[in-house]
Amino acid sequence: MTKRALITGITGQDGSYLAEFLLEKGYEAHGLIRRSSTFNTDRIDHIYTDPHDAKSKLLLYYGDITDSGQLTNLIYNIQPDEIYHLAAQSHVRVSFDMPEFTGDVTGLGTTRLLDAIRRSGIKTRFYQASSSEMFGDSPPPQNEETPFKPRSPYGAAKVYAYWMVKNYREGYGMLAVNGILFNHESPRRGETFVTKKITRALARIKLGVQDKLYLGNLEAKRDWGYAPDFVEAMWLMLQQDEPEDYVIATGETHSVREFVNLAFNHAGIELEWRGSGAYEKGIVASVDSKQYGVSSVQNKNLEKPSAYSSLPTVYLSGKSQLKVGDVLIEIDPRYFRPLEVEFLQGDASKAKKKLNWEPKVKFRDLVKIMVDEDIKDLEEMRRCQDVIRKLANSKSMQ
Ligand code: NDP
Ligand code: GDR
Repeated sequence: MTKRALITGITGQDGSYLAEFLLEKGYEAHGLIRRSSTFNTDRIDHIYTDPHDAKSKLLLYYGDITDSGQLTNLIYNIQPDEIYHLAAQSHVRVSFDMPEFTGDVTGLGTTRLLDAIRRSGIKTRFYQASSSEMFGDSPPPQNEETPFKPRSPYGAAKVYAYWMVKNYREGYGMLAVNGILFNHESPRRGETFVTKKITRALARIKLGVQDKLYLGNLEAKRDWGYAPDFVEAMWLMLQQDEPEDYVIATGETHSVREFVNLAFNHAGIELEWRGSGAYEKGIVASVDSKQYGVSSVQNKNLEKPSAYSSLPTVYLSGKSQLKVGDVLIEIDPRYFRPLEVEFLQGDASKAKKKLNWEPKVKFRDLVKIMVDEDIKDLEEMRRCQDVIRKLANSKSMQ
C-alpha cells in the first residue's frame, strides 16, 4: 500500500527536501501551500507533476495554518499515514517585530493541527518541527534533557508547541514526536538567514554585482548541519513504534565570523577584521589573483555595455576587481536582536543510538556546497545574459 504523507510548509527549505525524500521512498506527498500573489513554489517546481496525470504523487492544496476548518477537512479527506508539520514563521529576528503573529502561526498552528487530528478521528503519525532555539541560553551541549530557556518570541512559541505535542501524545495516545533540530542549511535556505545571506552576497561580490555585505552579531555560535541529512531524521522518528523526542545536530559549533572567513577563503578572498562592535569591518587582506582581476581603481563593476541597457536584470561583469584594503563587510546594528542565543551545540547521541542517524555533511563541506552553488547559479545567469545579448545583437544587424 502506498503511504500518504501530509507536509505543511512544503514550499520551505525543509519541506522541499522532505517531499523529494518521501517521493523517492514511494510515498504520495500531499502539501499545504499558501495562496500568494506571486509564485511561491520555486523550491518544489522540479518535482511538480500535472495533477491531471493519474500517476501524479505530489498533490498541493491551498490552506493556511491559521485556518482550523480547512486543516480538519484536509486531514479527513487525505487520511494521511504521516503528518510533517513544518509550516511556521521561522525567522527569529522577525519574531521580535511580529511577536503576536509568530505566536499565532508558530505556536497555535501546532495546536490547530493536533486538534484537527483528534477531531477527525484519523490514526496518523505526527512530526513537530521543534527547534534548538527553545534552549535559548541553557549552556551547551544541549540534549533532550536540557531545560528550555527561550530568548525570542519564536523560541517561546516553539516551546508552547513542544508541550502541546507532549500533552496530545500523553492525553490522547497520539504517535506524535518533537524533532529538536539545530540549525540546518543548504543552497535552498531562505535568503535572510545568515548562512545564505553570506554565501549569496559572496557570489555577488565575486562576480562584481555587489560591493558590500552588512551583518549583525558575528560572535553567535551555531551547530550548523545540512538540511537533506536532517529531513531523513524526521522520517526516521516517525518510523519508530514508540513516540519519543530527539535532538538532531552535528555536535560541531562555529561562530558566524568563522562561517564568513571560511566562505570567503573558499572563494579566494582572505579577510582581515579591523575595529570592534558596530564599527568592525571585514577588509580584503589578500585575493587569489587567478580568480580576480587586478585593479588599481576602487570601482569593481565593469562598464555596462549598451547592448545590456534594455535588460532589467543586473549585468554580471564576470571577474570582480578586488584589491587589498577593500571593505567587504560592515556591521549594521539593525541585525542585532533584543536578545541573542549565544551558543548552541547539540548532543545527538540519542538519535545515533536509537535511530542510527548521523550527519553525513559537516561544517566545512556545508560552507563549500553553499558557496559553490551560489557562484554556479550566478554564472549560469550570466551565461543566459550573454545568450540574450548575442540574440539582441544579431537581431539589430538584420
Ligand atoms: P522556511 O522558512 O524555509 O519555511 C517555512 C514554511 O512554512 C514555508 O513553506 C512557508 O510558506 C510556510 N508557512 C509560513 N507561514 C504559514 C502559514 N501561516 N500557513 C501555512 N504555511 C505557512 O523554514 P525551514 O524549512 O527552514 O524550517 C521548517 C520548520 O522547521 C519551521 O517550522 C522551522 O521553524 C523549523 N526549524 C527549522 C530549522 C532550520 O535550521 N531550518 C531548525 C529547527 C526548526 P511560504 O513559502 O508561502 O512562505
Ligand atoms: P537562527 O538563524 O536565528 O539561529 O534561527 P539565523 O541564520 O537567522 O541567525 C543565526 C545567527 O546569526 C546571527 N547573525 C545574523 N542573522 C541574520 N539572519 N542576519 C544577519 O545579518 C546576521 N548577522 C549575524 C544571528 O544574530 C544569529 O545569532 C534559525 C531558523 O531557521 C529557525 O527557524 C530555527 O529554529 C533555528 O535556526 C534553529
